[in-house]
Amino acid sequence: MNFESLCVIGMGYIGLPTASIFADNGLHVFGMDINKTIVTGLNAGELHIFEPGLRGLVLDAIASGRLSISTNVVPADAFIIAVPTPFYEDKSADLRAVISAAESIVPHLKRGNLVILESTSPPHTTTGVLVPILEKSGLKAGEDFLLAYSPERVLPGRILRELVDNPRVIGGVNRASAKAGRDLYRKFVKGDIILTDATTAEMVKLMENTSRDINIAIANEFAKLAEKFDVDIWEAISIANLHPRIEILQPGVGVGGHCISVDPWFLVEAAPEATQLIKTARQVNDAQPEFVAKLIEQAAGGLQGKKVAILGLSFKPNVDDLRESPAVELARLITNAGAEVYAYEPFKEDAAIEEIVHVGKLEDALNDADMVVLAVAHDQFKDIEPDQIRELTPAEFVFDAVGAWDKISWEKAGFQFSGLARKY
Ligand code: SAJ
Repeated sequence: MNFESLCVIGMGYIGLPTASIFADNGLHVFGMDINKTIVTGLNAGELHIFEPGLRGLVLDAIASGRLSISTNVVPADAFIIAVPTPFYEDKSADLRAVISAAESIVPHLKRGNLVILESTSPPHTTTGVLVPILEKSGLKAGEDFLLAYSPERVLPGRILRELVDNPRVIGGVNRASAKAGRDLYRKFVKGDIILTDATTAEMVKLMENTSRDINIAIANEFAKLAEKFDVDIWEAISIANLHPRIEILQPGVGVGGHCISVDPWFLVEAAPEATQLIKTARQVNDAQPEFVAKLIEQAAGGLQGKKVAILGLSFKPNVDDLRESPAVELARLITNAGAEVYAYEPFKEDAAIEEIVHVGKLEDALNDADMVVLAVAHDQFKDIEPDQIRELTPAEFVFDAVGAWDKISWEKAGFQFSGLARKY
C-alpha cells in the first residue's frame, strides 16, 4: 500500500519524533495534540520535551512544509495514535486518551485508511476497545479500513536512533492490516519488521517492560541483601556478570518513568490470579526509594533540620522526564524525615515540584548543604570532581545512591562517603 498523508495523534515523547521522522521521509504529516500550549510552542519552534537530536528534526520537518501541527484531527491515508496510557489510583489502566483519540478519528475515517495504535495498552485493547469505536464510522475493521497495534519500543535518550534501527512488531486485526502497517513503517524503519496479530503485539510490549522491571527488582533486592551482609553490591554484580549466562541489572533509587513502572500493572489488572511475581517485583521497586531514604538517614545520623542537596530528579540518567520519578519520591521522603531539601535537575531547571525546593543551579543546591545525595547518574554528575565540590559546599556527608562516584576520591576530598550497598 502507498501512504502519502498521515495524522499522528499525540505530540509527546513518541508521537512527535515519529511524526517528524515520517515527514523527513517524504510523508505529508499532520501532528495533533489536544494541549494548545504544546501546539503553539511547537509552531514557535519551542519543544516541550528534551530528546537528543529532536529539536533540529522537528524544526526541519516544519520548515519543509511536510509537518504541520494543530489541535485538530484531519483526514489522512493513515492515523497513528500515540497518546499516554497512565493508570488510575487503583493501578487499573486509564484508557481515556486512547478512547478519545479513536473517537476523534471516526468522523474522518475513510475506506482504505489504516489506523495504528502505538500506546502501550492492556491485552485486547485493539480488538476489544478500538474496533467497536472505529466501526461507529459504519466501516468494518480489517475489511473497509485496516487496523493494527504497533508498540513503540524506543529508549528515552536514544529515541531517534532506536525508532529507525530497532525491530518493529506490527500486530494486525488481520493479515492485510499487519501488511499495511509494514508498508507504512518501511518508510523509515531499518530494523526487521515482524508481523503478528494485535493481541500478541500487545503482549510482547508488556512482556518486555515487565521482564525489565522484574530484573531491576532482583538487582534492588540483591542490594538489600548486600547491605545486610556488608557486601559491596556493585562489585558483587560486576563479578557475577562475568558468568556467560548472567546479566544482573543495576540497583538504584527505584524504577520510574511512564513505561516500566506502569506497564506491568496492566497485566496484573488483566489477570491477578496469574501475576504474583510481576506484582511483587512492582512492589519491590516501588519500595526502593524508602529503602534508600532510610540508608541516607542513617548515613547522616538523622535528617531532622539537615540541609540536603539532591543531585538529579529525573527518572533516569540524561533525560528530562520527571514522570513517576523515584528520585522525586526520594526527595519527598527526605523532606518528610525533617530535612530541608534543595534539589537540582540540570535537564529541567524550571521544574516545580510540591514540597521540594528546586534550584536552577548546582551551586545553589550545594552552598549551604550538610549532605550531598547523588540520586541520578547524569553524565555531568558522574564527571564531577570531588575537589571542586569541596570548594562549593560545607557538606560533611556524601551519599551515592546509584553507584556512580569513586569512594576514595570523595574521602580524599574530605567527605564522609557512603552509598547504596557500598563498601569500596
Ligand atoms: N533502572 C534501574 N536499573 C537498571 C536499569 C534501569 O534502576 O539497571 C531504572 C531507571 O533508572 C528508570 C527505570 O529503571 O527509573 C526505567 O528505565 P529504563 O532505561 O530501563 O527504561 P525506560 O522506561 O526509559 O524505557 C523502557 C524500555 N523498555 C525496555 O528496555 C524493555 C524502552 O525500550 C521502551 O520503549 C520504554 O520502556 C517504553 O516506552 O515502554
